[in-house]
Amino acid sequence: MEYQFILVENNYRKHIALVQLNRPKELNALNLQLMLELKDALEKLDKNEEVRCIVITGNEQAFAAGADIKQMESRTAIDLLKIDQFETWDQIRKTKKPVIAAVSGFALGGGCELAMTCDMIVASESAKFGQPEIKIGIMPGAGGTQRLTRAVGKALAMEMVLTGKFISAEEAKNAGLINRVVPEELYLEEAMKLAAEVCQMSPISIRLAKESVLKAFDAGLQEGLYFERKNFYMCFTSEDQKEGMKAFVEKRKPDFKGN
Ligand code: DAK
Repeated sequence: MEYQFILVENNYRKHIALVQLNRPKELNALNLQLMLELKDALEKLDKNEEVRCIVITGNEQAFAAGADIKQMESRTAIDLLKIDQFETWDQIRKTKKPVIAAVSGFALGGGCELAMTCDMIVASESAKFGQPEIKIGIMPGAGGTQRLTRAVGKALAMEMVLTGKFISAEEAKNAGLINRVVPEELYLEEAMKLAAEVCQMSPISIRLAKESVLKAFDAGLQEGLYFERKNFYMCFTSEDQKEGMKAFVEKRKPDFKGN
């Protein structure tokens, strides 16, 4: 698949792939083609054994200012049903490798939802997060009411969803929506540092741990605990577990191979 609206570097840094949303004039508004390209890229990177962590970014001005309103404007509910864009979003959510959003500027509507679909968010001081769909007569449709509420709690989520108010990176950090805030010139570098830390771990345990943390979103406590336990046992089937523990005992750095 040729990409028109994203740029992909499989090996931006060792074991780290970088995907850049690239519709700068439209503030990276997420049109259908861009989302299909993103889905395709993530599927390929997920299968690429060299890649251990994926960073998604936009540019200084915008991570993404939401779904493409111009493309949605005349759609009917039946059009949307037939296009079934949820399938694309679901596929993105199912990426098994850790995905970090490096956010600067606007992360609005679908852009905020995309960032929240990632596993961690590193933001620049200029980042603004919001779910302003209410201002154009709709509401969040790609997980905003659920993920935002789980992350920041009912009070702030209600205010953001019902008034369309934006919050700053600092507010987002204080509310628990994002991991780190850094000056604008450092946000991508900081995301890379976080990705590099993750890449040092066993890819097997990273995958099982990510899956287990995400389970906390859609399972009751007991079911989640059983799921975690199963994945915990599974770690002990990997060579990386033997290597990790041996390296600890031998007081050296582990050499994880992903087996
Ligand atoms: N869609 C299309 N074009 C957009 C856009 C968007 N979301 N946001 C910005 N642009 C375009 C502008 O139209 C403008 O294009 P030209 O007029 O130059 O041709 C260009 O980007 C620069 O924008 P502005 O001139 O407006 O720039 P400002 O700095 O003055 O304002 C802004 C920046 C971000 C505050 C403003 O552009 C803005 O309010 N944008 C819209 C934000 C918004 O309402 N976002 C939510 C959209 S609804 C679904 C999944 C997800 C969704 C729906 C369904 N399924 C799975 C089914 C998500 C829905 C949404 O996100």
